[in-house]
Amino acid sequence: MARIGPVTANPYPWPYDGAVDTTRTALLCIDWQTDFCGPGGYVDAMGYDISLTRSGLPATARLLAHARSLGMLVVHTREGHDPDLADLPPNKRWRSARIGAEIGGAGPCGRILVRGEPGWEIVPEVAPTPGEVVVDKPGKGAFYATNLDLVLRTRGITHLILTGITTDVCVHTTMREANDRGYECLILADCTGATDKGNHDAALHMVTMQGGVFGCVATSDDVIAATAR
Ligand code: C5J
Repeated sequence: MARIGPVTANPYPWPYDGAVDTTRTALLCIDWQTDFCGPGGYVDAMGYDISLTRSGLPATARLLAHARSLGMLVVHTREGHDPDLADLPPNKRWRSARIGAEIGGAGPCGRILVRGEPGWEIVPEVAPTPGEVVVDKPGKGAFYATNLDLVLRTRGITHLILTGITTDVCVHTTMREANDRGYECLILADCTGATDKGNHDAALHMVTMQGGVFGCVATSDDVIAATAR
């Protein structure tokens, strides 16, 4: 059985308990959707630079292949809303309209952030393989209004490695939710990205405060180097 740890990480060698079986560890791939990192998607429509949100794709694809080779649980998430927008809070809709990319409105990749539309799909570089867990979420955090916690606990998962976009919004919210539920979390600097570089850096820095208030920060190379069969 393969084990991970200790990973060279900030602010402590991860995990807190020294090392963990890969069977108790899940790789989270958060919202790698065209809407967040593809041309014509939601982030592009808002006028942000998608090269920033795409920057973590190569390292994530490499780590994903590594995790799959170890038989580690991989969980993908997708942010999106039902086609009738019944699960879209009016303030979320209003804010998106305000910046010119109304959720539910038509865009080059179909209706923005609507389930089943091309823009809502996960990009090919890190697409799920058949049988991998995919969690659909209406909010920022992957635990809110989803069965993620039940899926992880049913499989005996205690440790999470986080990749995805955006660092400061959905990845950070999910890390905070997971931390409060007792999961030992590691976020990867080279497998995440934000619409603003300063926010990416700040979000990573926040994790390291108070002795690792939400867990630790490392890179994909650090994780791969700390995996022993
Ligand atoms: C945002 C996300 N930024 N996936 N969603 O609205 O981070």
